[in-house]
Amino acid sequence: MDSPRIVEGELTARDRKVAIVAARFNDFIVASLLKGATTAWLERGGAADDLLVTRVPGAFEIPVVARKLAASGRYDAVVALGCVIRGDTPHFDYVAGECARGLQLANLETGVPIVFGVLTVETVEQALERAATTAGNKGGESMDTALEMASVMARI
Ligand code: INI
Repeated sequence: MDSPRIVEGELTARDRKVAIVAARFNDFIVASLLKGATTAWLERGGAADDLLVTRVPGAFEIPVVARKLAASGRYDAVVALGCVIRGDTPHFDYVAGECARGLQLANLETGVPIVFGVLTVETVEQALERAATTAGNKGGESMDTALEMASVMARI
């Protein structure tokens, strides 16, 4: 049998346009995710002018804005950044669950990749581990996922 054609995404931000939607709630964590995402964007060759950052109050507000940005046709991908900590909120399941559900809906409805870079954790310590300034920053990983997905979508 001949080899199958394999499609894989390229991790480059060159000639890409990406929008980030970042919650202000738990900004002591989200600011690090945002830093990780913008650093990854620049390291992958992205232009500052081609990256839009929109701030919203909390994770619950992210999907509607992400959907509007995705549907605008102006962006190759959207990155959602936020942090929901179970210990802090009795309505964790509603905020985290509805954020995830809304983003997946927007993803499928628009056909534009929307990356789930929203931390849903039990404790502040777990959030800090995932928003590290060195390795393992979920913001940087989310940007890489967005770039890979933008490339895959352009190639299929
Ligand atoms: N929003 C978050 O992004 N993270 C949280 O941990 C959180 N807590 O703890 O409640 C949170 N709540 C606010 C929510 O996202 C909305 O902004 C609010 O309910 C208004 O719609």
